[in-house]
Amino acid sequence: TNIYNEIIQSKVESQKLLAILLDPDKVVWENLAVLISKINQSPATHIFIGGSLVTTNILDDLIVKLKQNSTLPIVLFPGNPSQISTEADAILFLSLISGRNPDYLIEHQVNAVPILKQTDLEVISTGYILIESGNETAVERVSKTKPLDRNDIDYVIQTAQAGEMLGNKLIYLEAGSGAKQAVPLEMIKKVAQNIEIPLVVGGGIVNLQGIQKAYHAGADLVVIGTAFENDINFFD
Ligand code: 1GP
Repeated sequence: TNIYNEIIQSKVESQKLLAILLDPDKVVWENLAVLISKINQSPATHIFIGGSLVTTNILDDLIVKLKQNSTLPIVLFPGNPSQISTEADAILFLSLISGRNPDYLIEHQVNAVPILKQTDLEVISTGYILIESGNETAVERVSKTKPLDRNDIDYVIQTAQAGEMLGNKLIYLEAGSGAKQAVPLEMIKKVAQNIEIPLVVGGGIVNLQGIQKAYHAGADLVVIGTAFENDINFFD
């Protein structure tokens, strides 16, 4: 199956998508069976794996275990090229287009190519846009870029449209993991209205109402990390 085509199909049918983001550094191996069963019982449609600062080498083993025990597609959401696993199904090939750090715009991507060429991963070009969220998040710290002003919706639209014109297949509006404030609903709405490609939204969404509001504003796929990490019963 082609994961991107399924995302497009869902958008056409107005079927909203939900990704649970797992940070390999925070997964407790002993609790993995319970974690996976909770994911399987949840409304999640995708599992994203990654983080800004993954230091562990359990990535492959973790994905193998997930694949053995869940039918959900596994999509890499890497902070850098060391976080590529051939065991996953697809990779969000991110370019941090809100920032002006060439390492995260193109350098890491160039370095990732020899690794990707040895895998069968489906590569999904993603324009990754970091939005100011009231606190400094790991993305900001690690990428050494400034997030975009949360009040300047026009500039965010313009950035998303530039990503689309460059050929990105997804736009990801990111407040950052553990963000104090999620991406503003008005911004989600305006960006969704002004691009054709699917819109991913994540960062600082901590309850079901937040997920629903993001969908209603126009998000096609919502990403939940911290809230599920902190409470495995989040979706109960
Ligand atoms: C981070 O968008 C994701 O990259 C999820 O953020 O951990 O705040 O849910 P949270």
